[in-house]
Amino acid sequence: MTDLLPSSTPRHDWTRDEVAALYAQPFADLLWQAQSVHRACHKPNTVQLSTLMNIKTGGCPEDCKYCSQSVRYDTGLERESLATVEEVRHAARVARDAGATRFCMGAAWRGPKPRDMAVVKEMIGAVRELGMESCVTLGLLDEAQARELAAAGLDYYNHNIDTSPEYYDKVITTRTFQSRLDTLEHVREAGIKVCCGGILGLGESREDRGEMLRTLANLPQHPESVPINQLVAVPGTPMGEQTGVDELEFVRTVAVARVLMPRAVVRLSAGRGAMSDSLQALCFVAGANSMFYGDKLLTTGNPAVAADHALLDALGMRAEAPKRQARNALEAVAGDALAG
Ligand code: SAM
Ligand code: DTB
Ligand code: SF4
Repeated sequence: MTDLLPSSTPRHDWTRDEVAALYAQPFADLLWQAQSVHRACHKPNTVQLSTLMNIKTGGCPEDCKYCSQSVRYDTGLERESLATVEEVRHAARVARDAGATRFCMGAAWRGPKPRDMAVVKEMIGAVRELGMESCVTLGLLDEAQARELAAAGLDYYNHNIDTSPEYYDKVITTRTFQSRLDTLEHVREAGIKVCCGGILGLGESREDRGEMLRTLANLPQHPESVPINQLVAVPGTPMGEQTGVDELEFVRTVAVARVLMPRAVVRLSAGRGAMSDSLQALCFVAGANSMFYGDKLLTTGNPAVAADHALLDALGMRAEAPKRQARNALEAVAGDALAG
């Protein structure tokens, strides 16, 4: 495998052994492959910036063992009601003016109720009016809900498989792995772009990490966006004492994701706050080309905006320019000034 450059044509038939062999290579060989695939499919030195907002905090009935927002664990988090459309509009404008091109809204639900859907659809409209791409993560969706969100103009739906099918039950028992694949299928069929990845550092093995990525790569169509989260160990959750994943193993996983899904945008997601600049730089070399940007993730911290600008400058990287134009003329002028 070491002297063979992987193809940048997407494949959907990766075997367990092929993925294991990718991981097992010398580090430099794997990074060379990932970087070669990356440069064949993406602009080098460009990173897409997404900002997160928690639109509904806490009180979630699910039992995801990593999550600060499950009602089952005492993490000291105050439950809040659904944010207003005005709060979303304001936060999205601030994010856009700081340079983010996508605004991602998360809700601590098993899935959205009809009355929630009406508000979320307005929020999607507000984000799009600002010329930003919209993304929501609301939990499980049925076919009709996916179609409703598509009709509201939603660009991306985030729903992670989190880990391998084999390790899944060690992490979540209140919803099945298959239910996640079903939601992804509804999203895909509705014509919404898919954002799906997972978490490293849950106590899983390398094989689990490979099987998580293989599950994504062997979907009928690769997710457009693949967030790779490093566990943020939250005190009070069952995963609160986890010690984290080896740094080079994290980089290898980003590189394997890049090789398996050449055209996907691979996002450095939760956990950057605990990463050195050098580790993040290695992740970019391994093919990461997106990150969460803004001082907060959902309930935990993220590097400060100024620190991220300093990192990108030091690496000679630039933020991706907005793809969509704001709807009215005034917004368009503001958008152009930002892009220029
Ligand atoms: N409730 C919805 C759901 O789970 O589908 C949406 C929000 S949920 C917080 C979205 C994703 O964030 C999870 O699937 C998981 O991959 C990630 N996540 C949540 N808590 C995390 C943590 N402490 N560390 C790393 N990733 C986390
Ligand atoms: C994703 O893959 N990571 C984001 C987003 N999708 C919704 C969430 C990260 C959450 C980190 C822990 C927290 O802040 O609560
Ligand atoms: Fe609820 Fe999502 Fe947290 Fe799971 S990850 S407990 S579904 S908010």
